Amino acid sequence: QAQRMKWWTEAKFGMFVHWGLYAIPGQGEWQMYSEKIPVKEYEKLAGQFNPVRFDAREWVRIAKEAGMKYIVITAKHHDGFAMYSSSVEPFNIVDATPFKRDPMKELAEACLEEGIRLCFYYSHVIDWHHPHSVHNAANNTWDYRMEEKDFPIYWNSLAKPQIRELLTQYGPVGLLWFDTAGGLSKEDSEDMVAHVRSLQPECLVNSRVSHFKGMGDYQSKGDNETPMYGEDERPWETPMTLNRTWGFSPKDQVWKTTESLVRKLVHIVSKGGNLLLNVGPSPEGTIPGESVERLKELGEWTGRNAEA
Ligand code: JFZ
Repeated sequence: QAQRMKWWTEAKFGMFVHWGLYAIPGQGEWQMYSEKIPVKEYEKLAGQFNPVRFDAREWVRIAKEAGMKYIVITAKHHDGFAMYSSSVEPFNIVDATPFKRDPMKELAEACLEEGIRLCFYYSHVIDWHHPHSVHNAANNTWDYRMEEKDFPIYWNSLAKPQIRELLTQYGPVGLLWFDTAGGLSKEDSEDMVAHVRSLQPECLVNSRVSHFKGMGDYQSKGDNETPMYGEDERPWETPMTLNRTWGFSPKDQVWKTTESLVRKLVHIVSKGGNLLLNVGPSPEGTIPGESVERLKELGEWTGRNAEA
């Protein structure tokens, strides 16, 4: 296990990317749930999703110049939309949008060229699009009746097959970032970890694969959370976003200053943690200018201090 973790503990700094259909209405990745948008209605967003300005090489360059060593991107968030070519679910970017391209394939190629590790976020429990996903809190109850939900159907016909696709279609995957496992049994959590191991033994798994303590290879902290003491039982990572929302949200203009970001990065790294810093690209496929600017300045700072 220590061997598997080596690149990650050395990496220190990664880019988190929340990108999906929710970028179009632009109120963050929980909008479908907050507004109880019916599946049939939400699906229409796919027909409008055409991020022609997406340039994988550009994104990877932005991450690299910031000093980041890995990218964790939402392959599927809670809305259930696959941002990659999935043959088990037509609700995906290649089959359901006019864009028709697979951004994960393009990112995988660009990352390989630049020596950046590509990693996937996958919402393995919450899926508001699927009739049978079951979470302990945030379920789609406006389209589906709880009594009719049969979790194993979701688990065996969608979650596990999609993880198989992600681990077989894009070359080596650095890590899988699971999330919000509320209600998932210990057995199913272990089943998912074993599934990942069987497909790519080197692929790391974060702790949010389960709400039971100690699972996965490292501890994902809460948003912006840094441990009180420098000595943590195991490797940890703080997820943080540049403004307040994860997904694209033009109304949210509360940006962290570069100076505070430098302090946060130094603080986290000095305590032995990793910082996973988020950007929320637009529906056109671009990373917001305010984010690019801050990442560039962070890179100038880390670049200067790496030489010293
Ligand atoms: C989850 C997601 O629901 C959210 O949309 C986003 O992807 C974020 C990175 O992860 O939200 C959480 C989950 C756990 C905590 C905070 C936000 N936590 O433990 O503090």
